[in-house]
Amino acid sequence: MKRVLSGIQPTADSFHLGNYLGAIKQWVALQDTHDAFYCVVDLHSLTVDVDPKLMTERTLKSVAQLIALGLDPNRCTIFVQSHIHQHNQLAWIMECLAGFGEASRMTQFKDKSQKAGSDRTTVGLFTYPLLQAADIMLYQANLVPVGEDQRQHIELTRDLGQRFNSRYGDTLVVPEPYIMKAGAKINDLQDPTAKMSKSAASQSGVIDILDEPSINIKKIKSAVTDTGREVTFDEAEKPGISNLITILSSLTSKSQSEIEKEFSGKGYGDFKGEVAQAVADYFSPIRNRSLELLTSKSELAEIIKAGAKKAEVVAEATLAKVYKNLGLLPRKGSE
Ligand code: AQP
Repeated sequence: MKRVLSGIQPTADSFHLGNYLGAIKQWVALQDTHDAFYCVVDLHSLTVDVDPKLMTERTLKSVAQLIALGLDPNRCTIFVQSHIHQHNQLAWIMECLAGFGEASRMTQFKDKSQKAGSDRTTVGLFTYPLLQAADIMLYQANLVPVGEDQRQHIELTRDLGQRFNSRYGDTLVVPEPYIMKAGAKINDLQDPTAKMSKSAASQSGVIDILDEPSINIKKIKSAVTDTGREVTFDEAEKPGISNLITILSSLTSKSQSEIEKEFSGKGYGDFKGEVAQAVADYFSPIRNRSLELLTSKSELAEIIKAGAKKAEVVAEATLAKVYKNLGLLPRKGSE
């Protein structure tokens, strides 16, 4: 079976619709066809200010949401990144392999550091893609299901994997990105040219899957739409309506053209009402299941512990191979 690896940061009280449609929906599907490893990347979330109490809560909430969204701990490995110290060890190797200029070209770093300002930009934010490369190649993953915003980081991972292999012999699997055509970039409902994001300045355009259905219904009904009345997919001219068509189509079995036909001549109000209801119907049971799972923290802890046990075996085997091929002297008694 080919292997899959992906991760998500515990940086908010809830995942948003973009996280689900861009990434987690694919994670769920791939657990049946691949040897799948999914992690809550808590170390990545240290690149911005941390509230220790929130960090613990959000990590557990992340695991609960992943399970409620359809990950089955019996069919995939769910774990927490900081439980596997080999991530940091391989990350150092990646840092020594990557060029400073190469890392400086990452657009996410450029955007986020520009927003934060140089005093609040951490070195960790700069080296983030190198830790991500380590996350992926530590598991010798063939596929990495992510949203469009991560494409450049996966390209960097591939370059580093190829570089390592050509310098030190075939060691790391060079992964392929797995990015859907539809849903890979869900946009903010109030600014439909920007991606929906946990760190958006305003939450009014972000659909949080753990929010009460009535809140999300209201947000969708107030989504910014475009001039005109026709419900047609046109990302350049109608980014707001196109975003809502993508959301409706991804949550139901309706294609773009079926949606266009269904709402032909009906106007935006009816259409937004239907999208709002579809989102509420889809996520309401998932919200309930997440909240239920969170009442049993010891059960979640067991799942996380079992995940770490499985992940560690793979991680240690890769790291040992990497160290050996780099010529690092083995610790006496560990050869
Ligand atoms: N708007 C989006 N549309 C599609 N996919 C998205 N992803 C994120 N936003 C969208 C995908 O979700 C996965 C997990 O994301 P993450 O938590 O690791 O980091 P992120 O991309 O930084 O998420 P946010 O919400 O945008 O957080 P901030 O505000 O911190 O930048 C990834 O696969 C990502 O592609």
